[in-house]
Amino acid sequence: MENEYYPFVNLPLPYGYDALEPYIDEKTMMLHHDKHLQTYINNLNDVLKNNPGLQKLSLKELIRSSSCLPQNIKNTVRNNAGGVYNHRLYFDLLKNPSEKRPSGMLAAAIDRDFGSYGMFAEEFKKAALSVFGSGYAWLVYACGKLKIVTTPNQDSPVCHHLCPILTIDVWEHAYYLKHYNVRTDYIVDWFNIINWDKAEKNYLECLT
Ligand code: MN3
Repeated sequence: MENEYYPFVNLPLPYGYDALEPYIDEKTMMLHHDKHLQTYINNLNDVLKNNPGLQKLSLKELIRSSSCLPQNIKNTVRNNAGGVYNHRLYFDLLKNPSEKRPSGMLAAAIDRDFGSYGMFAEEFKKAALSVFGSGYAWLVYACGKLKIVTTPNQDSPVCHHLCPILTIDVWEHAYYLKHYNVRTDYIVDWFNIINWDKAEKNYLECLT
């Protein structure tokens, strides 16, 4: 990942704001990247500016160490470092047109651990729908196996030493303008724009 250390900057999306149409609309992508993610970046830079001892930690190290930080900054670091890391991963894993299906070693691992791509997709949809309030669903790798997990708010599986491969942001700000309150429609649309090449790269990195 680029720009892993303080000061954090909002890296441009690797595609246009309208590139994911008609699955995710341009306005949502603009607000999500330029406003929501920017806010997490600003908040994270602010807390690190006032705590120079933390400036040498990478984004992942900040997430992993947040639970040991002093009470007055631990939630701020956890929420905002998580907010930056999770959003970067989410945006990086979108692509239109998409390959639609995983291939290579990731496809084989999905078949091995879920039975088939279809069974994986069903389980992932259920997990994404089950997140109460705001959060994420994830495909992660840990202990030799793929797993589907969910996290509330901006918590990150990196915190629990799980290696992220794929994620969907199910905060309402990710879909409300187009899909209104119907999260299931957003999830179905999201399945059309997964960057499976990137997911495979993440999986291979998890294995190393
Ligand atoms: Mn979001």
